[in-house]
Amino acid sequence: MSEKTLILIKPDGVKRGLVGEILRRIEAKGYEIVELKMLQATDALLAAHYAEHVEKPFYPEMAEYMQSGAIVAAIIAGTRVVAGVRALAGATDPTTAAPGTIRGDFARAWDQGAIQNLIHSSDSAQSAEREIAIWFNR
Ligand code: FUP
Repeated sequence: MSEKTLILIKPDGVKRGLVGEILRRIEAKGYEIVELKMLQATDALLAAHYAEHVEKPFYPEMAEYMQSGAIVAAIIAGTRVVAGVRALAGATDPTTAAPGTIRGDFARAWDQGAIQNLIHSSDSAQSAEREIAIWFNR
């Protein structure tokens, strides 16, 4: 069984028409999309997903951003896919994310609101298992 990771294309990615481009980069790298869906994030899904951030001061703005439109959730598979998709996504801060990465090429900072950085991807195989259970009702 190859490794799996969970990605979320955040509402800015969907609104800006970047779903195809983001999935294209993941597929072009050679990883496999094994499940894919579009949904609206509920309070409960987000609180479970961001359990480590729920009490942080930036959480309310982040929750508002994550619920500002539809998101696309996908399970991606391949050897070392967790690290590989993190590398494709780039650094959390879109201003300094390296050009060539998804965030570096397509995201930037704005004066107001949450950090808008287009994509989430799991940070470990263990996180992936936990997050897949949340978003794909396992
Ligand atoms: P990442 O793994 O790159 O998604 O980053 P983190 O898990 O550290 O953060 C998750 C999300 O919280 C980020 F996408 C942006 C948001 N965040 C803030 O809005 N402010 C912060 O200070 C840290 C994170």
